[in-house]
Amino acid sequence: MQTFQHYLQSQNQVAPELRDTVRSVVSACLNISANVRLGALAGVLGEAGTGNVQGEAQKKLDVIANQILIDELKQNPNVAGLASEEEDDFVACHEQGEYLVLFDPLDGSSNIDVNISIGTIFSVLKRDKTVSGSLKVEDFLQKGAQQVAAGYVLYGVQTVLVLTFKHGVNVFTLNEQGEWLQTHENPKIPEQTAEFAINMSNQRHWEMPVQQYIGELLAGKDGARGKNYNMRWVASMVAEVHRILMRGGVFLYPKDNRDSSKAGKLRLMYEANPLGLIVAQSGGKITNARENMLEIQPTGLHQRVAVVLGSAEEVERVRELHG
Ligand code: AHM
Ligand code: MG
Repeated sequence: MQTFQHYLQSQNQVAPELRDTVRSVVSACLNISANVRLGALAGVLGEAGTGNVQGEAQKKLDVIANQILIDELKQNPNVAGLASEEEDDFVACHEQGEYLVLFDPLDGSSNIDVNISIGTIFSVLKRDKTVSGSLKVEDFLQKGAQQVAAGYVLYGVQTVLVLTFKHGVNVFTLNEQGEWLQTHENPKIPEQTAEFAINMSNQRHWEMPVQQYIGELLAGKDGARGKNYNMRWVASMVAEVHRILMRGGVFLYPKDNRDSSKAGKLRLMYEANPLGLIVAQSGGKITNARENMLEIQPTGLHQRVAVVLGSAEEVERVRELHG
């Protein structure tokens, strides 16, 4: 089996500086994985007693994972700047660096203390060199389609790294020696599925098209869709996306009528875009229910967005219902 290191070396069509940037992210994730695995033994579970920019309580591991990534990326001269779901503002790194790294250090925070899968999500953008001067937030506000690399590490039953440089997707599994070995090449998300993921407890807040769509699925074999659907909800987006990558499915986190979710819950830059690139590179689709996610012009680093992703037929149906 090919190691991740060997795979990176063989990617001649990818700029060496970009490969080195991704190497730093993955190296940080190995360190995060060691902390995640030990849990209570390393004293890393529980609340940090702090909040992030979106007013969410941070777990100790959120803070630790964030710091590990920042420390590692700051050492890499190719990194011009970084932005994190856990930081209020972006962090400028190396003036000569060409790349910008955005990340959700530990996605699925509510699952940390209960030993359910969590993950790190990352997105890499190229800094526009034609814009001179010091790094600005606008440098980061690029469409998802402009990402040059994206991926995630899922700390699950197995620890896996899923990565794209925009020519397919590769999956690596961490072995006991701390090496990543390639275990899948170009997984393809089937166009059709009979499995959906949504937080059903929010049903009373959903808008009409989402009510209608889930209604169709719940109607089963005798309904308009003519088949019985199964449901899964892990509450870790990385884990849901990984399941969909491996066997298909549709995932929805819609916006709804509550003031707190008028724009959706998930973050465009740290969650939707990087996972969207993986999904799109695997033959699946991602939308905010109206437009292609990867074509949305971001207006803020911490912008929230409605998310529908996965098997093409289902994502198309959701779009259709939204008119
Ligand atoms: P987080 O970044 O604070 O962990 O929140 C994102 C998570 C997603 O991983 C998951 O899909 C969703 O929030 C779970 O939401 P809910 O608590 O409604 O189940
Ligand atoms: Mg998250």
